[in-house]
Amino acid sequence: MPMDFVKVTKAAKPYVALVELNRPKELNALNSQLLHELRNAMQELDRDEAVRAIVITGNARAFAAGADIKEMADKTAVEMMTYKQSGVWGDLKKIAKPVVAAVSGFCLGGGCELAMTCDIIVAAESAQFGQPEIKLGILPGAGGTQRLTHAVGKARAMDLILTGRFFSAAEAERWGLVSRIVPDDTYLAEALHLAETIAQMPPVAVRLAKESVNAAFELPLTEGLQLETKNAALLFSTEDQKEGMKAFVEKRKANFVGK
Ligand code: DAK
Repeated sequence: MPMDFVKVTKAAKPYVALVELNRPKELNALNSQLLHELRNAMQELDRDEAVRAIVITGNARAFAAGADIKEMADKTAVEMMTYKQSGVWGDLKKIAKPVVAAVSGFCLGGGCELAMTCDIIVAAESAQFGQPEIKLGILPGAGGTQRLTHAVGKARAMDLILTGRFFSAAEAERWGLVSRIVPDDTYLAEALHLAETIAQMPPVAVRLAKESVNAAFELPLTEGLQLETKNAALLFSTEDQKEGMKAFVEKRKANFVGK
């Protein structure tokens, strides 16, 4: 299906797909069409065996400046309850493959929430993050009150969400929201390189490791540990575990096949 606001490049690096938000004049404001295109693209890449890791990015000026305020402005509460965007956010969270957000420029509101649905955030050093919804008379409605709080702790989340102030890439990295800050001109290359490194790992192990880490935010510790034990044991049924350990013993590079 042709897409207006999302561009997909398969094999941007071996086994890596690049997904670019492409509504530059509006600073990639996330309207319903863009979000639906993004959801469809991500689901297709999740099914594609030639893809092992995905990078989502915007452009130098903006990852995304939030949900589209102009589209939302006149909606009623009931319309917001059934807003066709709502299901998209849950679908994005279900992507099983590793997803890296490559962030430059503004990463605000729904844009910050989108970055937080990804597994890893790589940020350009001048990137600006924020949940400024409070200034519009609303609150972060696509996961921000929960995911930002998990990432940076309650006191900082309250400070950021109740004032709406922007915060820097350096702050985001210090607080654990961002894993790496890189020079502005290399943020995408660095994110692609990171995704390429992950894509070289055995895919089933990557998938179950992602599931296990995410469980730390959903399950009580005992249940999370049980899931981890089961996933760790399950990997001993894969060809890649046999190959990985054999290659170590034989002092050669492993050749992972994803089985
Ligand atoms: N929506 C629509 N248009 C936007 C936009 C946005 N979020 N952000 C920027 N634009 C548009 C501007 O209107 C402008 O368009 P024209 O006037 O040229 O037609 C163009 O992009 C360039 O922006 P500026 O001229 O404002 O550029 P500046 O460099 O002066 O300022 C800025 C950049 C990022 C500081 C500023 O544009 C800004 O403050 N933008 C809004 C940031 C913001 O408040 N974001 C949060 C949006 S609310 C939910 C799910 C999600 C959400 C809620 C509910 N449910 C499922 C229930 C999420 C809500 C949000 O994200």
